[in-house]
Amino acid sequence: MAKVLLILPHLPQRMGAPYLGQQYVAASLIAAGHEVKCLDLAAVHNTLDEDAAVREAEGFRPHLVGMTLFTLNALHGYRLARRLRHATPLLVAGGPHPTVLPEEPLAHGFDASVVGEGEHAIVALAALAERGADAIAAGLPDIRGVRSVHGDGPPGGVLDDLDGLPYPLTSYPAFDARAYSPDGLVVPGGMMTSRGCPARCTFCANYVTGRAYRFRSTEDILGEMVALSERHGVLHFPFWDDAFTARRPRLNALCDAIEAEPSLAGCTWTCITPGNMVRPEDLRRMRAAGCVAINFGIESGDYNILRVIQKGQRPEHVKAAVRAAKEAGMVTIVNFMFGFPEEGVEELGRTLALMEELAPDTDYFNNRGVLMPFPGTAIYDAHHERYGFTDWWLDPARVPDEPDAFGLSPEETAALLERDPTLDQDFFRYSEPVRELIARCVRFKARHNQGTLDRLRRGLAPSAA
Ligand code: B12
Ligand code: SF4
Repeated sequence: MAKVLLILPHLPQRMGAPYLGQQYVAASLIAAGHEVKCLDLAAVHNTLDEDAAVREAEGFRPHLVGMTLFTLNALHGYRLARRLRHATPLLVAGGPHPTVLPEEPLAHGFDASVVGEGEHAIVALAALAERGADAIAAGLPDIRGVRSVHGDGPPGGVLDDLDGLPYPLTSYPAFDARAYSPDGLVVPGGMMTSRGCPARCTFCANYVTGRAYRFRSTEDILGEMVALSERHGVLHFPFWDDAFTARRPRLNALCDAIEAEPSLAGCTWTCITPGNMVRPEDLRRMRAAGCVAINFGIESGDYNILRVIQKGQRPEHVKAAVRAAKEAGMVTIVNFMFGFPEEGVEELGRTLALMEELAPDTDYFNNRGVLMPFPGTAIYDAHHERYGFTDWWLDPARVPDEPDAFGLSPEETAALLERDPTLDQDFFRYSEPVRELIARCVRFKARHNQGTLDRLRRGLAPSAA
């Protein structure tokens, strides 16, 4: 049995629940018989600073330290890795950032990076770590999906069979529940019923789960929902799949199964999906099976921008989808983004007009939404040299901390969300009129959302419609 310490380094925003990707990794290790401890330095009530995390590692003496790296915490992870070098024989990076840039962690003190979905690789790595330094050096190049200082393993990282994976909830004992809620109850996060997205948006960094759409059997999903409800009293399930409705037969089968399960009677759920992947009859079916809210991405109101970013949707799709979701009785959330390099005042004006048109049927818009060029995306590759933001995540000034939104009053939160710090980063050197219009679009969303919250506080229906 190996001792494994999993760390989620500090992020600009606080996390209210253990990160699902880290739960999956921890659950696989536990199922394989390893001892796992998780430190979430981004958790809302986390009290550990970097020094304390190093002391924890020294006390635990792990065979393997594994870090979950996003682009926005890579720099924190690299700093921590240097300080943990003496505390473990095997230092491994995994997550969205190493999946796109696996060599970068190796240059910052890690022994290995895992590319893609990490459930199988981490178990193989833990077994190797137990056997000491020589075995690690010899064995790393044999593990699928691993890049290492001792050589690279065969490609891996896309799981075909999602059904065999241990449920994330089996990892809860490895987390410190007090980091998420003072009463020590771990607040369960959401679920993934499928992985991957068939769409190809040029700004999207979903490289871990990738473009190949794979889904779990209804039995496996129901098993997880029932276990969450029986063991933790959960009866509301946020589904975080990239494209929940992408396959109609599986959607209908899942709705049927949820409705037929007695222990899930009265349960509710939410999901995310592109507006062109859902029909009004699907929405009615979903609402009957407990779907109370749906989140659509459209991003722009301009046909040319939608074409350039390869959204694969038109404003008509989202208009029809939002209306149909509202008619079906769901809370509606619509995502818009601003600041694409091809976007001028005219294009942004069309986006603002579409937001205004949708507003009566939209309960919430996504917060803020200024484009951040994540590595690995087509937008990053096409523009980083011209605009001079190559490797921006390695510059501390580019990844400033945000105030702890969990600790703010409603008024303070509203004020915070009226501004997008990414606009100040000025990745694409916006002209003054474009910058002003982006700021106006961000304010429009914040004020609309505030209006919805105010209506809810007064006991009224969320949307103005
Ligand atoms: C749910 C979610 C969230 C939730 C997380 C809640 C929670 N408690 O889990 C919330 C809403 C908080 C969130 C916030 C943000 N998110 Co988010 N999120 C997601 C989403 C939709 C699903 C994550 C997930 O569970 N995936 C499923 C698992 C299987 O994949 P995974 O998480 O990558 O984990 C696997 C591997 O990475 C690997 N792995 C992970 N950790 C480790 C560790 C080791 C040691 C090893 C070996 C392997 C390994 O194995 C895991 C299991 O297969 C993804 C999109 C996606 N398709 O993944 C975006 C995504 C991760 N988010 C993203 C972003 C950008 C953000 C935000 C910055 C958005 C924003 N602008 O505000 C914030 C940042 C948060 C912060 N605190 O600062 C990007 C990350 C891109 C990047 N390069 O960093 C993604 C990929 C979205 C996208 N399409 O661009 N997010
Ligand atoms: S539809 Fe969403 S998840 Fe899929 S590629 Fe586009 S932005 Fe990414």
